Amino acid sequence: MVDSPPLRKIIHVDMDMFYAAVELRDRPELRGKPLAVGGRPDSRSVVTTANYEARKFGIHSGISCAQARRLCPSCLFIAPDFKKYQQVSEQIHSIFHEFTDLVESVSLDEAYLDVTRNKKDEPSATRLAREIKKRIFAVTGLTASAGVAASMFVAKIASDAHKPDGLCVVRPDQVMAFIRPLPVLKIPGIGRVTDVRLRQLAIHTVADLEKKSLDFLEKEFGKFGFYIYDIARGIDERPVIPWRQRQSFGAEETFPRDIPEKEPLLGFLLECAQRVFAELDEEGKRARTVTLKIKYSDFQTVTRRRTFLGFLASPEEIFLAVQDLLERTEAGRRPVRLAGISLSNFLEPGKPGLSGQLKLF
Ligand code: TTP
Ligand code: MG
Repeated sequence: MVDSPPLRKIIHVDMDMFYAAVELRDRPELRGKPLAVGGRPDSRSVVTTANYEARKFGIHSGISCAQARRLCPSCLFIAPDFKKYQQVSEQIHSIFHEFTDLVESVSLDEAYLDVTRNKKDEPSATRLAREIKKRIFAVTGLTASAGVAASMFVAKIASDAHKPDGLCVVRPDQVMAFIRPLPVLKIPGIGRVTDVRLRQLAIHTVADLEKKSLDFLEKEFGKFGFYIYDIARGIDERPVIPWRQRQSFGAEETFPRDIPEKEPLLGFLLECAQRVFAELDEEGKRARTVTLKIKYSDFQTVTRRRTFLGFLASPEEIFLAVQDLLERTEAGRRPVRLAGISLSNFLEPGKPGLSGQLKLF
């Protein structure tokens, strides 16, 4: 007889309307009113998130603040305070680690926990999820939603199912009934573009997807076809990979008006390099990869990336690399709406590499 591994118990936790919830916690007088976190509505910034009152008007992450105001003229706009969100994020992550060290952090407000074995010796993932939510509320005053399942993607979809302050448990024998009616857009990894292509193929729900052969999906989507074929059958064996640290450090900005020339862009990018380097330095890290992101006025976005053998040791080195990367874009010839840089591929003190720095230039 072959031993099959024990069923995994995975919890996905996601904070409710995270940035907005933090702001409302600190300004209770605003509760009940539509609120968006973003720049001023007469600026060109975008909404990072909105509370549920504002979402009723169609306001959501990613739309411009100007459009948000058109959708709901009485909506309040609050500037984001990333330091505060970072602090809350650290609080919730240390709560996760009270339960298990198998925590895969996805963003500031979201993580997967594999609690198959856990520090509380608690066999019920449902009870653990309840406990985690309680702890988060006690420590931060904020609500989170949790999904419990035997795989990451089902846990993720489940955490969204009963928001806000939700807890949704999907047992293995319930998975297919749970996922079949869902629109394919709910599948993690399927974005707007894939969604449109699936629609063109008359695939709207997971049930539609399940009817397609592996051959067909591979032809249409390449490697991604394998992934969605499995997902449509409730199969997702990706392990939870603990990753406490941020995977990239970045700074970017949408400008108040499009920038046609290169010079002001360079000035801005130098500032970004300084800012991002300082942040990284604070955590005692160095990066080997620098990525430049440029969004042109027509919203076409390009990224240019370079990885070095050794680490980038100063803001000036980062800036030099960015200057080169900017040459590989059409900045200066096409107006630019947004620019930014990010650093990734880290070396940490004590790990090979940082002490024996390799030369870059
Ligand atoms: P989400 O968890 O996607 O959204 P949310 O927490 O605001 O709302 P929900 O209750 O539906 O989970 O994102 C977490 C935070 O990340 C969000 O509060 C703001 C930020 N964010 C952006 O800045 N831009 C974006 O496009 C998205 C999706 C999120
Ligand atoms: Mg959230």
